[in-house]
Amino acid sequence: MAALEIAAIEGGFAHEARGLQLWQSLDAATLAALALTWRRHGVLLFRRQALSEDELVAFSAAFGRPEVIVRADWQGNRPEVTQISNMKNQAGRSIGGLGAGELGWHTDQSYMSDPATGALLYMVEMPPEGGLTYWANLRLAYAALPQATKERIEPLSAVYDYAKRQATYDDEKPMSAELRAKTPPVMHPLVNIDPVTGDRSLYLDPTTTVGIEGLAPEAGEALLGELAAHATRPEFVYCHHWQMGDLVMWDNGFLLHRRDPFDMRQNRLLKRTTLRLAPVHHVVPASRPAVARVGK
Ligand SMILES: O=C(O)CCC(=O)C(=O)O
Repeated sequence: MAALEIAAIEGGFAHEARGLQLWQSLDAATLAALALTWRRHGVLLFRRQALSEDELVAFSAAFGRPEVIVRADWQGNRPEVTQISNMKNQAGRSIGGLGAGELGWHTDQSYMSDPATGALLYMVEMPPEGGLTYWANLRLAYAALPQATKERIEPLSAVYDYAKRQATYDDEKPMSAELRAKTPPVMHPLVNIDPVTGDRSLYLDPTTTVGIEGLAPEAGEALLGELAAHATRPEFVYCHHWQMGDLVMWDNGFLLHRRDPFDMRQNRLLKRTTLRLAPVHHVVPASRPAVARVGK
């Protein structure tokens, strides 16, 4: 096997690791090098992988505890695997979630009070065009904010509501009472501090935020809009052109992502794992329950 090489993709923040076959067990030094690159840079790509669900879960578990997410209806054969797909089974039922439409900028699990922030997406079947995925680095975005904005947002928290996000999905019925009960509105600070380096980063999710605690609705919306526009400027964004067998891992603690739509008549299937990352090494947003405090 070729030696491990890790390099920035086109000089940006996302990195690619080459020379690994992720279905094989990796030694501690290799895993440590991957974990460090991932924590520092947020997006790590591996091309030309061929992974069963068991192998995907085993590789994921080297970085954090795989989490079973609230969408049991999107599960693969293993409960820790979520299928992101527009495909249907023979009975006409969707085999996964998120359809073929555009997905706006979001960060996974922001609607949970204690989000599991690690994520891996593995490409199994893809359309000939469309469906590109983009990641925005909220650490770089924070560093480029004017000092006055940094000071203004430091004490603020945003309110997140899964009902807002769910309403943007293709093919979704109104939210079930069971899902609503699992996803009450929650709050997270707008600014997080990396526990290892002390670097600050934004925490945002335009698809899910419904306001800022203590600000009037229009003022909260305006500030969130201004921050999202800043954070998704091209210099903070990596655009991924998928190939079959790609595995991309990212850290939702300091990244947003979004997806372009694709032709719904084409098949697309990704397998995803979600990881609970250790707050001693990763930015994991703090939380409080949100009890209707927006607008006071
Ligand atoms: O389908 C994609 O490329 C992105 C999926 C996504 O946004 C997610 O899993 O949260």
